[in-house]
Parts: sequence; structure tokens; C-alpha cells
Amino acid sequence: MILRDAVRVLVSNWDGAHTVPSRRLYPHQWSWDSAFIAIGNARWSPRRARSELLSLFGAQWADGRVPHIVFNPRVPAGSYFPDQGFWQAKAPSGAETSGIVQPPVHALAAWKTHLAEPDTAFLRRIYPRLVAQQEFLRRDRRSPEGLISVVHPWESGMDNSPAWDRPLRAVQAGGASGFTRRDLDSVSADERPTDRDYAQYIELATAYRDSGYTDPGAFEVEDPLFNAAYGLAESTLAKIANTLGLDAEPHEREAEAITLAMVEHLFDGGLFQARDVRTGELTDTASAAGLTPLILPGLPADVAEVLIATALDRFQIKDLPLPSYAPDTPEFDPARYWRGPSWINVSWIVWQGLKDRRPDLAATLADSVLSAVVKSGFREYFDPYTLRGHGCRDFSWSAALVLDMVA
Ligand code: 9YW
Repeated sequence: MILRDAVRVLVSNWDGAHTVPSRRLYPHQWSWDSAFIAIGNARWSPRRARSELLSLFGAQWADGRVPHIVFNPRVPAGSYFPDQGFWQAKAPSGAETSGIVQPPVHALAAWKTHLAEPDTAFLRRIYPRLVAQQEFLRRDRRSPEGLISVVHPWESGMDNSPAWDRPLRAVQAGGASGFTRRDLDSVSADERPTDRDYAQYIELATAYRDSGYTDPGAFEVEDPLFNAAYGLAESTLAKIANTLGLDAEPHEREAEAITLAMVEHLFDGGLFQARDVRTGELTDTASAAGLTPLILPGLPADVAEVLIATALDRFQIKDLPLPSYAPDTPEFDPARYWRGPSWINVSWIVWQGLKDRRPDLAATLADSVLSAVVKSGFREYFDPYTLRGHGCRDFSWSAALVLDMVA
């Protein structure tokens, strides 16, 4: 029943070559959504999974960046804010896109798609594009510590996480006004970022756009989830390179180097923290992003053990679908977007990281996620305690990742 419903959501959000995250709220193609969606589609239609990824990478820029939104020209401009008129960016393919990126979880999606239905022609097409995606990050976003930075909260995928409260203090939002949010047309304001958050997002995005998408601007942070995704991408590219008879060693070395740099610079107080590149300070927060390095195959066992203890103690993963922010903090809000609710993609990443290390806990976490969906449907996010659904309905990655978890 749940599986049939999950497929129904993915089918109704399919747009011919890719899947929208949500018909009303997010009517275009989003980068990391497409990776998660491909992981779910691989379970029942590997052809759709390949199409999802190839259509996204069809809008890759010449510098290798994979934009976080690819706009659908058939959807009226203005249905989503900020739209193509704001970003003013075009891929070589002619597709209108945004100019920022999202966590690079796509190599994993490509590999899982291949495992579901081996297809070396697909791997051969996508591999150079995945490599270029990583090269962009290394070239444009690498700090002297060897870590990758994001230059906008939207790039982290966890837009209004309390982890960004402090770094955002450096952002003056005086100039950004006169825009109309469209998200509040379909979701209640107390479940979304605030107007002040939006003013800062627009300020930052405008400055980055006006620099020709080159100058990082006022916000530059090393996020543990983004770096974990980057490191996992290198380990996965090593597997893909091996399958294609190419040299896997540079990927293995890079995966090892980023894992070490993360442990050295971001691991503190029982979990991984984000680091503000401007000040050099760790954010000293309690985002579930800090647990996601569990997905790194080369994470030292003692570090993984500490993370698991934190997941049990502060995030209560024996009883709750992973909250996006630790409930024992004053910032925790069980209904507001990335400030506490459970999101299935972050739960899925941690589940994936627990599968080999603690299969018992992985199974418990999967059960909690399933309970949320059984109670409230494929909502965008959930109150971790009551499992009440929030945000949009029929959200694609919720459906896709449940398909993968129960398969
Ligand atoms: C927005 C599409 C995107 C996700 C992000 C999530 C949200 C867009 O939706 O951002 O308008 O707020 O934060 O992670 O990719 O699902």
C-alpha cells in the first residue's frame, strides 16, 4: 500500500524527463531532489532514474557547476520565487537556471541507478559530468583547510537551519525588499522561513548574481553535510571509475583527504559543526547535518562511535525519526522547516551511514520514518514527536526515499 502510494506520488510529479519536488510549491527541477528521486525511481523504473539525472546534468554550466534549480519553460514565470527573471542565468544547453549549487549527492544516485539495472553506457555518459561537478567545487569553493564552502544557506539544502543564524549576522538585508514570496500561497507562515530570512537570502543571492556568480560575498561556511556529500561522491566515483576501467586512485585519495580534513577541522563536541570561513569559528550548533558524515566509508571508527552516541542521546533516534535540529536546544522548533522537523532525506543519509555500522539502529530509524509516512502521508517534513505532517503534500523525495528504505 505504502509502496504503491509512493510510486503514485512519483508518477504524478513526473514531468516527461524529470520530476518536480512538489507540483504547487516547487514546480521546476531541483538538483539534490533529483538525486534522491533517482534513488527511489531506480527501485521501480531505472529508466526514469537515468532520465532524471541526465536531464539535470543537461543544464550543467561550462564551469562544471550543477545549478540548484533548472527552470521549466512551460511553467509560468512567477509561479515560484525567486524565478528565472531573478537569477538571469543560462546553461550552455539554453536552459534557464539558478546560479548556486546544492550538496553533490548525485554520484551516489548514479551508482545506485547502475546497481539497480547495470548500464555502462549511462555510467560512461554521466561520469565526466560528475567529475566536472566535483572539479568546480575544488576550484571555486575550496578553503586552505581543504574543505568545500557554500556561499548561500540555500546551497546547504537546509535553508533556515539555526547553524546559519550566526554567520548570517554579517549579512545586511536593508536593500532587499519589494519581492513577493510565493511559498506562503500554499504553506502556513509558521512552517516556513521568516520574512527576515528571505530578505537575507535575496540580498546574498543578488550580490552573488551581480558578481557574475564568482564572488562568495558575505556568507561563506563549510557545512558538514555538503562536505560529507562531496567526500562520498569521490568514493563513489572511485567505484564508477573501476567499473569503467578508469583510474580510481585520484578519487580514493580525495575521499580520504576530505574525510581527514573534516575530522581535523569540523569535529567538535560530539558531532560535526559548520565552520564560518570569515571568522574561522565553528558554529557550535546541533544540526542533524553534523551526523551525516556517518555516510563516509573512511570515517574513523572512534569518530563514528561518538556520532552514534550523540544520535542516540541528543537526537533520540531510538524513538524519533531524526529531528533536523537537536530537541534539547532553545532553537528547536518542531514545525518550522529546518529548525527541528524530521526530513526524510537527512534521515535517509544517516540511515545509510548506520546500515553497516549499526544495522539495529538503521532498522529502528527506518521504522520511525515509515510510521511518520503511515500517519501523515508523504509530507515535506514532520513533527518528530507527534509525526504530524508539515509543508507540502506529495513531496517527491519523501516518496522516493521511503521506496528505497523498504526495498
Ligand atoms: C525553497 C526543493 C527544495 C529543497 C531544499 C529545501 C527547499 C526551496 O525546497 O528549498 O523555496 O525554500 O530547503 O532543500 O531542495 O524541494
